[in-house]
Amino acid sequence: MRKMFWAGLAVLATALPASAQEVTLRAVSSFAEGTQFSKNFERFIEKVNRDGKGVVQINYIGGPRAMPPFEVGNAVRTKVVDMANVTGAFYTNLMPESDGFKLIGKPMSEQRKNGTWEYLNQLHNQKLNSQYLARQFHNVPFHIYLNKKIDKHDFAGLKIRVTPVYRDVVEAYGGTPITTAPGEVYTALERGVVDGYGWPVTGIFDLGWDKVTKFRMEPAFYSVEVNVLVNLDSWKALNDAQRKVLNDAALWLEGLDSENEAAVKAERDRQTAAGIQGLDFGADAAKAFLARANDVAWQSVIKKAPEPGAKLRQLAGN
Ligand code: 173
Repeated sequence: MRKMFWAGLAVLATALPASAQEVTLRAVSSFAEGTQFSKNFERFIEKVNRDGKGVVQINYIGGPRAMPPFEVGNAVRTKVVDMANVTGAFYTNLMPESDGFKLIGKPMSEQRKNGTWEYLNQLHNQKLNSQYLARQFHNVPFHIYLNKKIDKHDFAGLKIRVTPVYRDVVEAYGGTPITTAPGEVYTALERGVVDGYGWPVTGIFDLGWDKVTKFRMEPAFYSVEVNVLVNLDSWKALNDAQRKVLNDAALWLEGLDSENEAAVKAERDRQTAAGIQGLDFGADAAKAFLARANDVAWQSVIKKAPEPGAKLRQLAGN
């Protein structure tokens, strides 16, 4: 897999256009090509390649077939690639406070006005050697999906596939967390290695997980965040016109968040039609779960990264 990746890069390097003005950036996604959390990034690439003719182009190397998802953050930091579509949950090793991004649920239009974008850009500049170009998927929360029925919020005796997004809440409710990349979820469920998994409300059909999923636990919690990052050296090497194409496309990409509410509703309906049952323990239980999920996550972020954690909490306002 890695050999293929490096061979691919070598081919790309020799295929760069000769034109002095036009720059080509190499991009990867931490999610499979054509799936829920790559789709809008791929639309963004198409737009940049349309609007940026003769100015800036993006060469899309692809998703996890090209690069393991948990290595994408480091690859953009070290300029193995120029650009990446990646959730903060996949680079907590480089920036522990990135685990807190899921707790910031405000729309990007607001985050760009109230200093959140600026602070996150500083963090990315310093710790990930990258420009924080855009954040996607406002209004898309997460769920725990299960194959064993429970009658209250209690994961005792259950093994649940996690990333840093769900680890603290799974542990708080007595479950055993098992970390895997998204590409390993299907097999883990099929073989009974796990009894459930954390994932956003959307996207479970992309890799066929609906066939190995019985229940979706309510309530939905936290906020999906998938970021477009640009290596800071690559970013600084661009001229104003090139940066403008990327910044304009980034705002357009964030504008696609207006599609999310309808997409979430459609996906919930599709899960119901596929026979996936909601496990809903009522309004009081939901309220208590959300409060605890929020608490344990902030505690964990602040413990790992006290100063940025506290600042993020203040910006998140929860
Ligand atoms: O579950 C995951 O792999 C994960 O952490 C995530 C984060 C953002 C979008 C989709 C999945």
